[in-house]
Amino acid sequence: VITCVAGGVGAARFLEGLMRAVPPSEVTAVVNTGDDTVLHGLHISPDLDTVTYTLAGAINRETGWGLTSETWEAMSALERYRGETWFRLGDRDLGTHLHRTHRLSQGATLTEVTAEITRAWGLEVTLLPMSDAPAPTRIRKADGSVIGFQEWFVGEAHATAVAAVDLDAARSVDPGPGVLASIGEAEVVVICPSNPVVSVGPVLAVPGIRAALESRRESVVAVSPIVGGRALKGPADQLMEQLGHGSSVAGVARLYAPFAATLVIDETDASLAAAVEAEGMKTLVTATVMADIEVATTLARTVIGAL
Ligand code: FO1
Repeated sequence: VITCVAGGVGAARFLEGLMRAVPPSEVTAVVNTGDDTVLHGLHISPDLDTVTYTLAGAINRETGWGLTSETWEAMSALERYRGETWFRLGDRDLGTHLHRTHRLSQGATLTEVTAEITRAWGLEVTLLPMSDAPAPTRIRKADGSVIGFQEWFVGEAHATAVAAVDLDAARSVDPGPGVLASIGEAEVVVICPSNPVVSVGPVLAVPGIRAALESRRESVVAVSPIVGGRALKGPADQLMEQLGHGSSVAGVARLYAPFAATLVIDETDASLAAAVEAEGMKTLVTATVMADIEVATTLARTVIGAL
């Protein structure tokens, strides 16, 4: 079994490649739920949905979220009532949130509903929410105000400077069922190329998960989401800078060294391999920019072959 710690887009791309490198039934992804939010009374789990939709071949590839060939009639209808339409929910995507919310209201756990949804999309991979309890990431801005992750990421287009990322909610929940076992029993654990601060960070803040990784550090491999000092998508570089880690592979290594022995970096950063090793991680230099499924598949094979 291979267990992956996953956020949204970067993790989804990597997992697409991994699905072609090993049997999907042998893969478990522990997915960040810190991005989850409730809007219009609906429970939305963006990273779980991005991974599900991507592996199902249904993702909107331009945005990296939501469904392809989407319509927006419900959003348009909400405009009439001056409803909350800043967070775009397509008509087909709404079906997922309606189902998830309905099942949760019937007492199903997020883990159970996630299994229903992945099965309905024909996926054999196991997606485990990091916790069944809400663990919303909150953003403390430079002016001291604290807002929800989506209010910052989407509402303010992650343009406002961040003073701190508040993971207290993640620190106060239990890991989801099967999460610690999937980390303990895997031959290899891969930290996907997700945002170290707001995607990997919340997962590691859940009690027990960081320790589970530390205890098997030698067989934990991380793929850097930072290439050439930049994030390929999203605010990882901006956050790493603003929080003082520096947006380089060395900054990623400084965060990951305690629980991962190897950092996979792109050829662009080959000259920084020594800086990564100075942080206590081995390096594996290869092509990590997953421009297409072939690169993602080769990367997945290289990563799991590293051990
Ligand atoms: N990201 C945006 O930038 N704008 C949106 O309107 C938006 C809507 C949305 C709806 C469902 C969903 O699952 C994700 C959505 N995202 C949107 C992405 C979301 O903010 C994710 O949390 C980020 O991609 C980070 O993982």
